[in-house]
Amino acid sequence: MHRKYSNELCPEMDGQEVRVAGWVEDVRKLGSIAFIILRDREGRLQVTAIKKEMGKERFTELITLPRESVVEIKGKLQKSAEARMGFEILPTEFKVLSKAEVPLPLGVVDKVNAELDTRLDNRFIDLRKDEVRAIFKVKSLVCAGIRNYLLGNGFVEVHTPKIVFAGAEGGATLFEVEYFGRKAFLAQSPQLYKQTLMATGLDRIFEIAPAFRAEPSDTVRHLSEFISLDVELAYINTSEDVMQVLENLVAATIEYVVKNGEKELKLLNCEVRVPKVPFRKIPHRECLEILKSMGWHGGVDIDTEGEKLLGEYIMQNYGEEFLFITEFPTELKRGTFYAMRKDENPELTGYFDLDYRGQELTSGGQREHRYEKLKTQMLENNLKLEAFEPYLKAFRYGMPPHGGFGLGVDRFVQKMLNLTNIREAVLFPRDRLRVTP
Ligand code: AMO
Repeated sequence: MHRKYSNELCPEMDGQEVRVAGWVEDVRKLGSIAFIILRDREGRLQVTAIKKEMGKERFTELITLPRESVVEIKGKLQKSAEARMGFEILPTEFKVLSKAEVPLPLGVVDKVNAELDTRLDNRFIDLRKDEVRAIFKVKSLVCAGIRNYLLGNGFVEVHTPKIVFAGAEGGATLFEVEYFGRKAFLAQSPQLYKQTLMATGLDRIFEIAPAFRAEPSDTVRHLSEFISLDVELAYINTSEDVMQVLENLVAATIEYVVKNGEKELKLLNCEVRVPKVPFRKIPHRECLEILKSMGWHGGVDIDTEGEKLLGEYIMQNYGEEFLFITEFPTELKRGTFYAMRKDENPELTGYFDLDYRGQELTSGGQREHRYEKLKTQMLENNLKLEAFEPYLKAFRYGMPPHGGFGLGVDRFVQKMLNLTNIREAVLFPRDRLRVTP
C-alpha cells in the first residue's frame, strides 16, 4: 500500500484502508481514547487511538511517544464531523520509525518566537514549521521562474568553476584556498567566465550558483556565501539592452511566483505585486539630488540609508517598488575594471543598480570588450595582467560587445517576502560567525 500525504486524503474515502507517516505533533489524551495530530509535508491529520481496539500495550506505546517522533500508521479512514479535516484515521497497525529525544531544542508548535540564532542552530526543526518551509518553496519558484523566462528567451544555462585563479570583485573579500600547493580562490562571482563565454558561440548565458565573499561586516543583507544569478549577453548596443532583459526577467519571475505560490504567499501573509515594465530609470546624479532634497547627508556613494530613502521616494511618488539607478559615475565603478566607460564622457559608465523596495538587488551594465582599453583599466586598478591572462586571452581573438548583470537570489526572496534578515531566506546561512550547521 502506497503512503499517502495528508492532502491526498478526504472524507469521501470513508472506509478505505490507508497508510500515512509523519511527525507526532501533538497527543491529546482523554482516558481510553487519544487524538494524535500527525504532520507530514503537506499538512496534518488526526489519528484517533482507541484503547479497546488497539489493546492496552500498543495504545500506551503510541500515545506516550514524545512529540516529533516519526511514525507510520496503517488504518481505516473514517468520516468525522469533529475532526478538523473532516476525517480521522483509526489505526490498525503502527511502526515507530524514529523516537524523538526530550526536550526538543526548539519547539515546532509553540507560539514563542525563538531568536534567529537558536532557529538557525536547529534549522532541521525550524524547517518543520509550515511558514518557514514556505520561504524555500517560494525560493524554488523564484529559480524556476528565472529558468522558465531565460530558457524561453534563447539563454543557455551554464556552470562555471567555483575554485578560480583570480578575483573579479576586489581583493578584500576573497577567500583563499590552498590548491595542491598553489594559491587559488573561491569565486566571488562568475564574472571572468561569463565574459569569456561571450567569445564562444554561447552568446546568451546564465548561471544560478553560489558566490563567495569574505564580507567583514555583519549586516542583514550580506552573507559570505550567497546564490547569484548571473546573466551575460553579446551583441548589445548599450547597457539599455541589458536593463531590458533584466526588467522583463524580474517581472516574469514575480508573475510566476504569484501564479504558482498562492498557498505559500498566503501562509506568509505576503502581498506580492507583479511590477509593470519598463521600470523607472533615474540617473545616479539625479538620485543624489532627490536624496539631498530629502535631507540625506551622504557623499557620492548611495549607502544603505540612501537606497532606503529612494525606495520610499518612488513608492510615495509613483507607487513603484523597482528603481534602476543608471549612469553610475566612473569614480564609483573604477574598481569594477571590466565596466565600459562612455566614450563621449569617460567620467560616466552605463552601469546600473536595480533596487527592489529600497535595497540593491542587482548590478550590471555593458562591459569593456576592447582589449587595449580593458588592459588600461586593469592597470589602473593595479592588477597583475599575467594573473588574468586566461581571461584577457579571450579578448584578443574576436570578442563581441557584451554586457550582463548579477542578481542576488537570496536578497530577491528576502525583499519579496519582507524578511528582516537575509539569513531567513537561506537554509544554512554562512557569515563571519557561522559555518555550522
Ligand atoms: P555585485 O557585487 O554588485 O556585482 O553583486 C551582485 C548582486 O549580488 C548580491 N550580493 C550579495 N548578496 C548577499 N550577500 C553578499 N555578500 C552579496 N554580495 C552581492 C546583491 C548584488 O546586487 N560581477 C558583478 C555583477 C555583474 O556586473 O554582472 C557582481 O558581482 O544582490
